[in-house]
Amino acid sequence: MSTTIKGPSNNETKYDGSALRIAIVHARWNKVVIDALVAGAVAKLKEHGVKDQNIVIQSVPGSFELPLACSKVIAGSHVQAGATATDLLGGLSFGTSTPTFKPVSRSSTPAPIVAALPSQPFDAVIAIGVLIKGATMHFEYISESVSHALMRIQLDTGVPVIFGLLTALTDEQALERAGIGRVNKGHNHGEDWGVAAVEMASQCRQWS
Ligand code: DLZ
Repeated sequence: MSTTIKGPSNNETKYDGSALRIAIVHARWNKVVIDALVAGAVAKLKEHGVKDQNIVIQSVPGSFELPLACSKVIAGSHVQAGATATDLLGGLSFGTSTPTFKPVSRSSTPAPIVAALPSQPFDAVIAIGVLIKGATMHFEYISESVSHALMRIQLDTGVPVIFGLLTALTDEQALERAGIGRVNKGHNHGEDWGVAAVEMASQCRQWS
C-alpha cells in the first residue's frame, strides 16, 4: 500500500495516444532539470502510444517566454521542422548520479522558422519551465504571470495546456521533482505531465 497521500492517483481508464499530436514547449533555464522533465514527459507520451513524429519539441530562452510560444504553437504558425522527440533526446543520458547532456549535432543550416503547416492541430501542449527562487523578486513575478497566462491560453483556445512549471525554493527541490535528487531521488513530474497530456487531449476530443 502507498505510504503517501500526495500525488496523482492512477486513472482506471487507459488512454490511447496513437492518434494524438502533442507539443512540448520548454524553457532552457536550469537545463539539467529541464532535460530530465522533458525526457520523463516524452517517455510517458510514448508509453501511451503517441508516435515519435507526433511529438514536437520547441525550446524558448526562459519560462517567461512559455505563454507566447505555447500560443503560437497552438495557432500553428510557429512549428519548427524536424525537431522530433528522438532528435532532441537522442543525446540525453542519465547516470546513477549526475545527469549529463551531450548536445545532438545539428546541420549547420538553420532550421526554417516557419515550416509547413502541421497535418493536424496539436491536441495538447506541455509547457515546461523550472523557476528556482533567488535573491530577487523574479521568481514571484515570473511564476505568477506565467501561470495565469498558461491558464488563459488553454481556456481561450480550448487546447489543453499542461502546467509543467516547477517552482522550487532550492536547487535540491527542483532536482527531486525531476527524479534526479542528490539526497532523495524524488519523482519525475515530467512523467505526470505526459500522462495528463494524453488524458486531457483524449477527453477534449470526446467533449468537443
Ligand atoms: C531572468 C530569469 C531568472 C532570474 N530566473 C529564471 C528561472 O529560474 N527560470 C527560468 O525559466 N527563467 C528565468 N529567468 C529568465 C526569464 O524567464 C526570461 O527568459 C528573461 O527574463 C527574458 O524575458
